[in-house]
Parts: sequence; C-alpha cells; structure tokens
Amino acid sequence: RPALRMSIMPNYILGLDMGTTSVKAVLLEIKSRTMAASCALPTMSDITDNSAKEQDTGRIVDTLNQCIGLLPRDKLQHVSSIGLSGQMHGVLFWKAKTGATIITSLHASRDTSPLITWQDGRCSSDFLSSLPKPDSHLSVATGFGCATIFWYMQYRPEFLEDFTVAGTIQDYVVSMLCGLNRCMMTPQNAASWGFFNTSSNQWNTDILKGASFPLHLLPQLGAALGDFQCSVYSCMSVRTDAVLNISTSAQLTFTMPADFRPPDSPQTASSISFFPYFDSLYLAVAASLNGGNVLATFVEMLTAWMKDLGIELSDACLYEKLIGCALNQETSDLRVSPTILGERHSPLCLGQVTNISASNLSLGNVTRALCRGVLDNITSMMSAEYLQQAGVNRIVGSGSALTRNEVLRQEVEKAFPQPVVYGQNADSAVGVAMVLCDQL
Ligand SMILES: *C1O[C@H](CO)[C@@H](O)[C@H](O)[C@H]1NC(C)=O
Ligand SMILES: *[C@@H]1O[C@H](CO)[C@@H](O)[C@H](O)[C@H]1NC(C)=O
Ligand SMILES: *[C@@H]1O[C@H](CO)[C@@H](O)[C@H](O)[C@H]1NC(C)=O
Ligand SMILES: *[C@@H]1O[C@H](CO)[C@@H](O)[C@H](O)[C@H]1NC(C)=O
Ligand SMILES: *[C@@H]1O[C@H](CO)[C@@H](O)[C@H](O)[C@H]1NC(C)=O
Ligand SMILES: *[C@@H]1O[C@H](CO)[C@@H](O)[C@H](O)[C@H]1NC(C)=O
Repeated sequence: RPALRMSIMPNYILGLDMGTTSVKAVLLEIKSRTMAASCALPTMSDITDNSAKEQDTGRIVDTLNQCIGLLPRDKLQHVSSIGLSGQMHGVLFWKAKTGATIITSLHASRDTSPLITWQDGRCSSDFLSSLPKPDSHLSVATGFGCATIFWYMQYRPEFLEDFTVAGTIQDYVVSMLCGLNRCMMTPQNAASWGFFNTSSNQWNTDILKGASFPLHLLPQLGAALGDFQCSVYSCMSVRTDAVLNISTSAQLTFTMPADFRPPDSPQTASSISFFPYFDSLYLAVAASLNGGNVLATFVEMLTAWMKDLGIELSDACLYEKLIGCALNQETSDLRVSPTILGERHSPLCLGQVTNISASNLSLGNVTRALCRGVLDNITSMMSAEYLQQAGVNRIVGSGSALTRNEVLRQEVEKAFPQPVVYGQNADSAVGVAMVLCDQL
C-alpha cells in the first residue's frame, strides 16, 4: 500500500538494547540519522548464587515493556523497523509455543528459564578443558552459551528436558515479538557462544554431536545483533579509530583490514580476540573483565570499612571525594593490578597491590594507582604500539566509568600517544538503529 506508506512521515527506527544492567530503547529519525527520543531503565534482575550469575527473564522483559511505554506514542506509531542488540555470550531456555498459543505480547512465561549471563562462573577451568576443542578461532570461556549448556548436560541434565529452544536474551525478545517457535541468531551472537566457525558461519555440529551436545538447542542463523558490535558501530566514525569503552568492564577495539581472516584455531593464551563485525570485517578486541566494576568494588569496600568504624557515607558521596583526592595527586609509585575478577585468558590471575611504601598510602595515591592499574591492564592486553602498527590514529573514549571519572580520563590520555576524543558515547541501542538505517 504505497499511498499509506508515503503518508507516514517522518519514519523512525526503534533500537532496543538488552544490556547487562539496563535496557534501552531509542527512536532514530531515519532521514537525519539522529536520535529523536530515548529511554533507559535498570533491570534490577540479578539472581546471584556464589559463582552462578543469573538474571530474572521476567523482570528484564517487564522493564523493556516499561521502557517502550515511556517513548512518545505518536512517534512509536511511525516506526518502520525494529533493531535489537543485547548482552552477548549468555543463554536462556524456553519452551516453544505452537500455533495459537504463541506469545506475541512480550510476557515472559513460566516456560522460560532465567538468563545465565556472560558473567557466570560455574564452569571451572578443569571443566572447560574437558570439553572438545572447537573448530573456531575463538576459545570457549565460562559464561559462554555452549559451555553453559555442556555444564547443564553434565550436572543437571533434567533441567534441559523442560525446554526446546535456547538463545541470548535479545534472541528471546525477537522470538516473542515475531512469534517464532525456533530461535534465530546472528553470527555475532553465535560466535559469542563458542563452537561456531565464523568463516563458514556454521555451528561446529560434528564436534558437538560427538560430545552428545543437545543439537536441537542450537539456534538457526538470522535476527538480533551483539551489543558490542552495535555500540562500536555507534561511535567508530572512521576505520582508523580505536574505541576504548570503560563501563562495567573494559574493551579496546579496532577494525582489522578487509582482507584479514582470523587464525584457524583458538589462541587460548592470546589476550586479543577477533569478533565478526559487519560486511565480513572483523574487530580486534581486548576485552578486560576489570573496568568500572573494580572502582565500584573499591568504593563499596571503603564504605563497608567506614560503616564498621561507625561512619556512614553514601557510595556516591565517597566516589566524589575519592576523585577529588586523586586529582590532586598526579602520579604515584604505588602499583595496583586490579584484576580482581581475573581475565578470560587467565582466570586465576587476581589482583595485587605492590611497591607499597610508607609515604604513598594516601587515599589520593591509592585511587590514582587504581585508575592507572585499570589502564595498565588493558594496554598490557593490547598495547599502544600494537594500535600504532595497525594504523590506528585516534582513540574514541566511551562508557559510563570514563564519563564520570576524570582521573581515569587523565590516565587514558597518559596511556596512549594517539589523541583521545570523548563525547560520541558508545550506545548499542543507537548503534543497532544506525545499522538498520544505513542498510535502507
Ligand atoms: C600522595 O598524595 C598526597 C596528596 O593526595 C600527596 O600530598 C603526597 O605527596 C603523596 N604521598 C603520600 C602522602 O602518600
Ligand atoms: C572454518 O571453516 C572454514 C571453511 O569451511 C575452514 O576453512 C576453516 O578451517 C574452519 N575453521 C576455522 C577456525 O576457521
Ligand atoms: C561498552 O560497555 C557496555 C557495558 O559493559 C557494553 O554493553 C557495550 O557493548 C560496550 N561498548 C563498546 C563500544 O565496547
Ligand atoms: C610518594 O609520593 C611523593 C609525592 O608525590 C613522591 O615525591 C615520592 O617519590 C613517592 N614515594 C614513593 C616511595 O612512591
Ligand atoms: C617502586 O617505587 C620506587 C620508589 O619510589 C620507584 O623508584 C620504582 O620505580 C617503583 N617501581 C615500580 C614497578 O613502579
Ligand atoms: C592485566 O591482567 C592480566 C590478567 O589478569 C595479567 O596477566 C596482566 O599482568 C595484567 N597487567 C597489568 C599491567 O596489570
């Protein structure tokens, strides 16, 4: 009905991002490629039990409903397409609906499991090394969908019997929105599960079958994108930019040349991974599990210590004061290796404080050293020289931890000889809408 289509002006793309701590919905005006409205809400869905990191799927979906409900109704009525991105690696299970019972109204039902997130730690390194070797350039870590499914097979096989479909949270939302009774997944999310060959864009079905993996739980290919690729897309304006994102965790990434093909087997000891991007390109990624969460833990530790000492101060107030102290202290000989969460490539390498002397124990010194440690760690994974050799001539800084922490920004500028720009904040919801917009 072309007449109707022409009367619908202007047109919007709805971009949705199912993040680790919040969901976000944006309306991108197609012609100007600018954001017309947005809404972000925390999901507050964590269910944590020791090493298990799960989230309540129902809460996530309710939050998404609320978020879309807060967007201007007149604009929502003129949405021509919907793009989805979301937290990668994680997996949830559900029971496919058939025919008339398909849920299209986005309500998580009782037939849906919690989301086992990328932060999940139930797979020990012994368990991971007992798994077959993937035919992929990416290795498998705890929190990756296929590893989690293997874990259930081994320790709680009855749990899997209740479900017929598996996918990431963003794939789940696509299935509900479109009333699918299977799960569709893009190579971006599939690669984040492990056991996926990004050259042939196929699951390692033979290898998985050999290990009695429940193949029916593997999604088909199509649909939602990875939040990482989408947020890079939203802020990398030229191919010679590298993006440094420090929010909960930290990532440093740039686009590999068009003729780059990833290695044939996982480089387990390497701190750099290659993620499928758009147009057959790959991103080189140093992904550190330790970013803003490390600073948050430090603040929580201090607040708890003070509480034990009988002094009450809010986290926010303390954070302000810490930054103030550290700004007065430009350098420190104290060394903090802040990897309290380990790293994917060496999970047992935990944090350390070294070079402690009696004269450098002020709060300012420690905070400064901590911020520098976060940077040291990410540059130890992907160095400034490596970036230079790859032709990167600018660093685009983004992420909530960088936005709110001037000390961290100063340390970024010291860590890289390349100029650093801020402002274009990486945003997966905007990114996924831009990807669609650029394909129109
Ligand atoms: C550490 O920082 C303080 C200011 O925060 C500075 O005065 C001092 O020279 C440094 N060394 C100390 C006191 O630990
Ligand atoms: C993936 O598939 C391609 C094409 O079938 C093959 O050449 C390659 O060796 C496989 N493995 C990896 C890790 O790319
Ligand atoms: C930045 O970090 C957030 C939260 O960890 C993540 O969702 C997003 O994909 C990251 N963006 C980039 C450009 O790395
Ligand atoms: C401690 O901090 C002061 C002031 O910044 C500096 O002059 C001194 O060299 C530092 N000492 C050590 C042992 O780090
Ligand atoms: C440790 O502190 C000493 C004294 O301030 C300094 O000379 C040395 O460079 C520091 N070592 C490291 C690894 O930072
Ligand atoms: C960063 O973390 C990794 C893994 O935990 C560790 O191997 C490396 O030494 C750390 N680098 C720095 C500079 O702290």
